Amino acid sequence: MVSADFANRPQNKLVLFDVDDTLTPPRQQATAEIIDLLRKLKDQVVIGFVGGSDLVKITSQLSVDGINPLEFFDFGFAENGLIAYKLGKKQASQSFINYIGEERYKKLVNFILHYLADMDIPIKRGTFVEFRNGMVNVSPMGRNATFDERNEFAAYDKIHKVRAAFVDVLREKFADYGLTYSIGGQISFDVFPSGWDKTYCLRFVEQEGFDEIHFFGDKTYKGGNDYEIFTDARTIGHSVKGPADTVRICTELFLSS
Ligand code: M1P
Repeated sequence: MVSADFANRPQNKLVLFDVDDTLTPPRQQATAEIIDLLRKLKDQVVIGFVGGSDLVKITSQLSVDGINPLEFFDFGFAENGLIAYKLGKKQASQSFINYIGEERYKKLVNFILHYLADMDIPIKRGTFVEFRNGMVNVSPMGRNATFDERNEFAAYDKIHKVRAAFVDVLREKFADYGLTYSIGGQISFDVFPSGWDKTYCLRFVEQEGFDEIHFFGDKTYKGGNDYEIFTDARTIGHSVKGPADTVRICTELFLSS
């Protein structure tokens, strides 16, 4: 049976959305069309976002048209669910630093900084390591890059695969750390304990008694940061090519009866 919190929705379904390239263009704001879709969906089903980014970035992308994303979405998951909200209320969670410990983290981050200092790429900016609650985000060019610079790096990395090579080195060097490395965006990769991928967020929703849990994401291929939740037996996965695709499939599945 569905929990009383959601008994007013005609369809007993949860629809979870990745953020970048599913609800919004990468690191940019959602359009009025997407917000309109989400408003209509909420009259039918329960909705949530599950992003790899930190909460500040995600909420700024989804704060359009006077919306407070943490209240508008029934569930809000940043950093794969290591930051979790239900109906605007923060849920208890764990942290990356508690999992890994200060000593091991220091070895990891020192190695990363040395490796990045030696990496020869066309341009570098600032903020190469972003320490978050549930993960560390590593960017060879640095996170303080403009949109044009981001696009240039993404094109360069498609050819030279500097992120993939870096991840291979880290996997081998820190094999005993139990970490997963995930290239989910344009200029960086995420490092988190194995199992703390987007399936992590499912622990906050599986007791709610939904008949179906749908997940929409763009990086659903093996190695992409939507792959695990997309293929998880608890979800019905949908692979999209961008926000327009999300609107089309959701309209067909949930709004056209
Ligand atoms: O949401 C996907 C990724 O978005 C950002 O990646 P990038 O800055 O490389 O485009 C990051 O916030 C990353 O953590 C996240 O997984």
